[in-house]
Amino acid sequence: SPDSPWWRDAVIYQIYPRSWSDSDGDGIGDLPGITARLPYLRDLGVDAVWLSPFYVSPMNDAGYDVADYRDIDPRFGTLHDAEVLIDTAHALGLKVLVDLVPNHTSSEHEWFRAALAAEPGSPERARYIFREGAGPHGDLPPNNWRSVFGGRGWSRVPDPDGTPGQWYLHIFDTTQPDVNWENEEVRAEYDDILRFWLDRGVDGFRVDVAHGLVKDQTFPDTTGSMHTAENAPGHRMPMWDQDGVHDIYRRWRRILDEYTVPGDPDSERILCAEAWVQPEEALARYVRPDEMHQAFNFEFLDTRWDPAGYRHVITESYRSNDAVGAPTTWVLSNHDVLRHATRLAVAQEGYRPNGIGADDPQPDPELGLRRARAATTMMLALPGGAYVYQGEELGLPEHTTMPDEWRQDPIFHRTKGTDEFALGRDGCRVPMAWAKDEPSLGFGPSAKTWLPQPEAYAALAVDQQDGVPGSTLSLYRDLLAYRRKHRFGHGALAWHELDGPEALAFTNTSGDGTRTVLCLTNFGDEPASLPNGDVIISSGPLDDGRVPTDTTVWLRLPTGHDR
Ligand code: TEU
Repeated sequence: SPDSPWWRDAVIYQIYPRSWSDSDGDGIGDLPGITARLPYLRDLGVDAVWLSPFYVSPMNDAGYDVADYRDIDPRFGTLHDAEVLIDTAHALGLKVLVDLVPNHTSSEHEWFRAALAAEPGSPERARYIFREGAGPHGDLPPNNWRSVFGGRGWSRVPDPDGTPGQWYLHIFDTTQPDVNWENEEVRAEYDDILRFWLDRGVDGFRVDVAHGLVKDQTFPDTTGSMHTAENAPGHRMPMWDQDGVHDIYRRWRRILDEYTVPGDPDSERILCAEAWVQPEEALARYVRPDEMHQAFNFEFLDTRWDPAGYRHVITESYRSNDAVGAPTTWVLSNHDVLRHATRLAVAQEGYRPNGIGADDPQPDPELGLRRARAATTMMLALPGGAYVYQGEELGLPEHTTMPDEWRQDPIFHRTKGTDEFALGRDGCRVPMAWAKDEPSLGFGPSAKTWLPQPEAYAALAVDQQDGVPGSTLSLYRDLLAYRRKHRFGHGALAWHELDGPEALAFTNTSGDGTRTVLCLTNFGDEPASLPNGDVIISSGPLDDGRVPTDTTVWLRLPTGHDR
């Protein structure tokens, strides 16, 4: 209904602040740069932006290592710049989500500095997870937990008197100590951080590692890798998806709801879970009515280019989410995974977070782009909400040939020379391409960029695609405009059975009740025929009225089908 909360069908654009728009030419994107380009997002037709972290940080994990949750890193700007950004977005009709990183702080956070200076057993240490080591001298880690970024999940620190002391847990980098969510002081502090940003007008939070905050307090040894186990149904690891996390989100939901103006669904503030949890039923527990509003559907993102796989994940996610009354939240790319314009052209087993290196077989860029356009066209026909990651609207590929000396991701540095080696995530974090002939492709006023832009980006720059029929940018604008106009996000999905197994088709009976649109994706090698109706949008050129391989079409069915 028209008074349904805004977020239930929203399309939200992820900005990676470091790489979107650089106003001062230092090669690092910043908040004034973002503010200046917000009209581009209004014209693209999204409802909101989510900004990856912009807080004070030593940037050991690109800002996911927060040293001060209530201030902006000087590389990105000031608190005033953030307020201007939020106000400007609102004036343009865009909501603003910020990133909340509650699983760990930076080791440069004042709490962790205080913890190191304090005695074992002190209240300062109780905000983190310190334990005595194993072995006769305590020189072995307390258990066998690994870091998601490679290597041990524990590091040892000296006691204040300088003698070898306790170990602290870090599920990610050594400079990202895990916070102790059993501690009420910790809970109160993050309540206050939420209020700090809510008071500055943000419309919600994307919650980092939402499945990781609470640990099994017996700290048992684990079997299985941190990555496969994040995603393996039925194999719950002691640091992921523990029941206790849900208490935290119920508490946060009550805080957010205080900010809702009664009777005004447009005023709702939201929480979106970054939870790598499977199956869909387990993920749906994060979006129960008194918990979060959204949870990224990573099982959809992880699906191979295969009609049966997509049908399964789409069916299961509606089944699970309908049961709790939540919309699904579709996503194909973000700053942690291979961009889908590259990923969909490779066998996907094990792509995350290994990346693709210059010496690996290079995926076919045309195939990747064709599939990416088809996948997005399918995604945006689905009821629910969706996220798009900066640059995917240009069809930007992963930077797969980046020289190693540029790489910054701690995954690369922590695993180099080990049998866990992975290239990491720099290839999807390269600065945007705005203008083909400008220095840094228009990213900023100078030629400097913190990561190198691949050659292929020039031809894909915004100014090369803007207003060009058939360009990826035009496709995104058309899809988003039609989707918004006819309220696809509130529509009803029904599978449409076809003769062969090679195509996948469903109808969306639009939320505005005016039409039934068939969305057909051809995964097969032969062109697929279309039922009678008017083609509205196609992800690529049609072949004599038929749908070529790796193409998605939206088709309006004749009135008999309209309800
Ligand atoms: O990622 C969390 C996440 O669960 C990782 O395990 C993910 O699998 C990993 O990035 C490998 O692909 C979030 C952020 O999105 C990521 O950028 C941060 O590095 C991480 O948390 C730590 O804050």
